[in-house]
This record gives sequence, C-alpha cells and structure tokens, in this order.
Amino acid sequence: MSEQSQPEITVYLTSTCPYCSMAKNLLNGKGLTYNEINVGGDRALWDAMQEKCGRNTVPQVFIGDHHVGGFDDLSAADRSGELDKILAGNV
Ligand SMILES: N[C@@H](CCC(=O)N[C@@H](CS)C(=O)NCC(=O)O)C(=O)O
Repeated sequence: MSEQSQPEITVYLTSTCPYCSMAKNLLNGKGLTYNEINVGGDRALWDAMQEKCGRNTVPQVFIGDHHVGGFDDLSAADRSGELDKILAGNV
C-alpha cells in the first residue's frame, strides 16, 4: 500500500511508554505513516483522548474514525488480518 493511499492514522502516546514504542514499531514495520499526539504531561489532551475512545491508557490508535485500541489490540488485529482490512477500508 502506498503512503498516499493509506488512511490517516493517529496514535495518542507518550514518549516514555513501552507499549507506545511497540505500536510505533509495528506501524513502521508495515511501512505506515501516522500522526502522533503526545498526551504525556498534558491533562487536557489526555482527557480529550479518553473522551474520544473511553480508554485511560496509551497508546490509542485510530485509523480514520475507526478506533483500533491499544498495542494489544493493534497487535491482535495485525495477526488476525483485521488490520489490513481496516487499512483497506473494508471494516
Ligand atoms: N494493554 C495496553 C497497555 C497499555 C498501558 O499499560 N499503558 C500504560 C503506559 S505504558 C498506561 O497508559 N498507563 C496508565 C497511565 O499512564 O496513566 C496496551 O496494549 O496498549
């Protein structure tokens, strides 16, 4: 999938979170680009993330409007093939 055709991916993260690094590594490994929103130390941004997805941990990954979830969810979706379907707009 070329960079141009991939949907917009947004990752809410902090710079110190190991799960965030693992999520970025997974996305990087698939050749995907993504926007990072660093919510570390920013209560308003963290609250906005929580409001958006109902989760209180980082990372939180969105593909377009689709909330994938945290690293565990992203990893499971990758292994099951669901992630490729989401990326293709088939979910
Ligand atoms: N199962 C989650 C675990 C994520 C997690 O535990 N993240 C930690 C930071 S590494 C967190 O957000 N803790 C709550 C906090 O920092 O307030 C995932 O795979 O994303």
